[in-house]
Amino acid sequence: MDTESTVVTNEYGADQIQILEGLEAVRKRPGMYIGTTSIRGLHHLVYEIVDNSVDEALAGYCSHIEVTINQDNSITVVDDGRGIPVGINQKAGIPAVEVVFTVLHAGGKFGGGGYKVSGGLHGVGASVVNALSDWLEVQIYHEGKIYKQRYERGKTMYKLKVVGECDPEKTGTRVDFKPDGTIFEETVYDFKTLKTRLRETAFLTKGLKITLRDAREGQEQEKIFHYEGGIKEFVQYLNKSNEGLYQDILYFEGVQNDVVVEVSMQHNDSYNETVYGFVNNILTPEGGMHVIGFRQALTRTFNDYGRKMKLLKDSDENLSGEDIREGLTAIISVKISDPQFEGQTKQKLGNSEARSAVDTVVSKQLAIYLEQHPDVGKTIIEKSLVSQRAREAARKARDLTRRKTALDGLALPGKLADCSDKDPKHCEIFIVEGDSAGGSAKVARNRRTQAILPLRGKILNVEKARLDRIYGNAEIRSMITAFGTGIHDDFDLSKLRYDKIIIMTDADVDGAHIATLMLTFLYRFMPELIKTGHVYLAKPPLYKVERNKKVWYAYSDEELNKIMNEIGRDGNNRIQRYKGLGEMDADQLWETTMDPENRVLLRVNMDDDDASEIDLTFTTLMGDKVEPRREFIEERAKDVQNLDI
Ligand code: TSJ
Repeated sequence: MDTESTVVTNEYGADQIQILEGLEAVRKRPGMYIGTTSIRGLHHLVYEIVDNSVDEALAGYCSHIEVTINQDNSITVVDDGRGIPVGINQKAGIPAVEVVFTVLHAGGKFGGGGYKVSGGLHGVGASVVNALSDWLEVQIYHEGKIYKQRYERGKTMYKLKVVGECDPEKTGTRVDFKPDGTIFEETVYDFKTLKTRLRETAFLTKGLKITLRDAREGQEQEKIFHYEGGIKEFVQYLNKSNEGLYQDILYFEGVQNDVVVEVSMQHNDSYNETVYGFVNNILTPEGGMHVIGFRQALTRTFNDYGRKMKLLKDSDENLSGEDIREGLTAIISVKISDPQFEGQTKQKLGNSEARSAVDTVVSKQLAIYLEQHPDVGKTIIEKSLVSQRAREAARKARDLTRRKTALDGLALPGKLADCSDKDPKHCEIFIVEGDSAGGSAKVARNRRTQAILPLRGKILNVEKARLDRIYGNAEIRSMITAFGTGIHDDFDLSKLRYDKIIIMTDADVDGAHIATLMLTFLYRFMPELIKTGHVYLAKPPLYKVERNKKVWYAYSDEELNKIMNEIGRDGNNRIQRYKGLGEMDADQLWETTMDPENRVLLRVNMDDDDASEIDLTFTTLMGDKVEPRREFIEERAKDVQNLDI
């Protein structure tokens, strides 16, 4: 690629007209190109740009990327790579950089080897970002000159020009853009969303430093992500709330049939499997061939090893994959030139060469590792054997939670006060903390549409219990049978018996803890219920204010203040602080918390993009180590209203 700096004059020809039509199509149907114009799409714009710099890092030419959210919610991305080529592209007759920003699907394929990571699910590149931006400016530092070009809604404003000089040693690219407010439903960036994703990107690209800065007034902050250990450090990060079962974090890498494979893993003392697959740096929530290859290798290698070392007796059954993966945290990262995404949400890798590549790399290197570390091998096999026995016990207990269709009505838990309407769309179930509040709720409810399930005390922490205990737990069994959907592989959303599952606990620390335990259970056993928006938290009032026979309820201290300001503080007020649901009588409970006309419900959200972060949230909140949990709670204490878990 030549990168001469002269800019050749070119008439406005047929090529340019085609270019404009291309970007016009993007503006007409943005969803086709970035998936969604919601806040999620807004953030995707940043990833589209940053991914180009990540490619430059993977090619070995870029070590630092800086991302800034500016005061006006425009974004600046700067890298220290070679700079997008500024020479004239022969075919298009315009500078290569202009091709990158104005020609659809021209995602910087200038040859030069290396693996392009952009071009994944919505990886349509810089021209789409340009088309969907109010304005976009690119600056390139190259051979002592600073080149610049500006576009507005995808249209070139002037020819690429030299706007200044720089140290000839300095090279790189800077892009500033402002998402178009007429296209996106929201235009305010969320620091945390970018933080999670950029941290992930840094883990997946070892050695690359990514700086994220918030320059908005009152929100100024900066995070630096830089992991020399790459995905090894990712596993360490995911395991930070648990104890490792052994010291090492295992790491395997290799290339097989043009598939670049990197895997890291470590078992911890929990019972959860946390295995994330990435293809070209994109998370694949539904897994796919790379994850299947990893599982095959793991199952075969540990069984072979166990037999060879006589850790498995001749009479023992083979260990199942699940037994081996209990408590396992692993990252599988593959880079592949032509990824095929399959499945309903196109989040599952279909390339079978990825399966054999991961299988081969992991099988070979894991076997060698185990030869050299028999103590680790023994620990894992023994843990797997315990899991195998527990799983057998769990299978028996679990059968009890599976309702035979014919017995539907009969199997409902005794404590459930069910509603009479048989159309689930009309129905909701309140999961209520404590028998006494449950009693009030049963009196207060609308019997036709509202069911009440009281739970006694704190429910079992599913993060800290094996399956056999979980299935044996009466409270958990009640919830499973009441909801009707089954769990895990048996889960069937169409069998859901209530449109809304409402967790109703006291508005205090204990209540928050119980709600967290409940959400943890739902997240681990029926995540689909949360993803599809069926799970809510009730919000009981904190205060009741009475004056002259008039009554107000306040759901926060702020609201109490507002009410007091309105009605005056002349001493004739009675302010009652509710310590728990139990202090309200049935009428009050109905009026403030259960009546669909008056109540406040908080819907619990989760986003696949955040999967690793959510998982960490629950492990942190429910795990053993006190320190990370305290940090987490302190970090969140100010936005408890934000229910994106
Ligand atoms: F795509 C983009 F325009 F949005 C963008 C690209 C945005 C940002 C912030 C950075 C980049 C980018 C592109 N950084 N580095 C590069 N590198 C190249 O485009 C490049 C440079 C030289 C050569 C070569 O073969 O000499 C090849 C490439 C792909």
